[in-house]
Amino acid sequence: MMKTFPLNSRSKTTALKQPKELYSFSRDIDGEWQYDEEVLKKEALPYYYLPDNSIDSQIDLGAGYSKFKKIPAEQNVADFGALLKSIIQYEKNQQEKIKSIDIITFRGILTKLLTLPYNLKDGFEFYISGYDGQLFMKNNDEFDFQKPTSKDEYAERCEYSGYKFETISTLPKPWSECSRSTIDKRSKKVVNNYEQYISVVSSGVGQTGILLAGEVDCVYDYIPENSKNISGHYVELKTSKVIEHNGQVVNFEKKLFKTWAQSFLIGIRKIIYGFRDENLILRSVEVFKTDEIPILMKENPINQTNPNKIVFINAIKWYGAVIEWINNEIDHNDESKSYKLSYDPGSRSLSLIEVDYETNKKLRNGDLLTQEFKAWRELIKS
Ligand code: 0WD
Ligand code: CA
Repeated sequence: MMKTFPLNSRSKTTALKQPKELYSFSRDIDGEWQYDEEVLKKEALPYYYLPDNSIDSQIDLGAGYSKFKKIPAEQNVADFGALLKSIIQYEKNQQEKIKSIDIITFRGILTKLLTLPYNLKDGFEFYISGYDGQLFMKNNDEFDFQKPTSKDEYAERCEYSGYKFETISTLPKPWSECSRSTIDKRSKKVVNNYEQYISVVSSGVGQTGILLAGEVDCVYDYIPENSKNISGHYVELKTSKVIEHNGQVVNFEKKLFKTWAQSFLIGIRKIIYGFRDENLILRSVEVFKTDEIPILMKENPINQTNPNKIVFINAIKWYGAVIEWINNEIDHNDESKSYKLSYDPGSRSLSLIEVDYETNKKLRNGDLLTQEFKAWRELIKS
């Protein structure tokens, strides 16, 4: 059985549920996942701090490249097992199964779906299994690893500069709790991409409830007293090449659209871009309000005649339609089947196909669902 879903599908409504954080978990410098929220909210969530005078001091975002503590690519995939562990712990604390959730996934997956109408050249493959009344959706990492990657040294340095920007623009604690030397030595700190703080939120579109987990870079100001409102205080940090001529604007708008989608999905309201020159020197920093990006891009005088101009409401209506389709097509309880959702840029088609017997078995025994998670859910069923 194979079903395809037309890319021009649009839902009538744009009813989106405001994302609300349920809890968070983190990965530490040794690559271990941490689930004690009280501890990690204090230890693993950085605070934005980049005063204007330090921007003026020509920070080198390439500095320290040879000391980069980089996680091996094959270990740096979205860890569904860790997400399921965190859900078990949350449900134990709540003493019940998580309510009103139809789909459980990572934010990166949803970003790819939401941006698809304006991102037709990038293929993807996801696996989906229905279990215990919910759909579990993960990336097919093997598909991504098959893609040819010919990153040259300069591209590696540019990637590094993104992590370096995170390191120089954040403090491990609020400013008032940091020592002078912690503040002064930000630019000397060894950069790593092991440490990650992951926010897990409940959201939804139309009738479909979604639980999504996504990486968050830092807090803008402070953690509000009502921690339910924390998402609005989070920041997405990004780096990009300085924009020097109009031709680069279209490209930057594409990136900004993706960043908007990524932030919008998880309820992040501020996006901070560090612009670097060809020598990776930080030239300027710009703060964008996520909500204002659609208007900003709509009104940008430079890009008015582009026939492929991004219309945000179109993307949201597409997202509503494709999520509803996935949710309706797949049985949430049938353990004899699993599915592959794939987008092929060659034929420009999005299709849903049942996987073979062996793949289904593997997905339900460690590749997607874990024994531990299934045992937990069986336990609370009775
Ligand atoms: O290909 C990988 N290695 C990916 C890993 C792709 C996507 C996600 N992940 C991991 C993340 O590290 C995290 O543990 O999955 C988890 C959940 O992530 P998410 O929030 O759903 O992922 P997404 O929104 O796609 O990206 C968030 C961050 C990125 O930050 P920026 O500012 O670049 O958007 O995940 C990292 C990166 O730090 N990330 C990647 N790291 C290495 N290679 C990649 C990638 N291709 N894609 C995202
Ligand atoms: Ca980022």
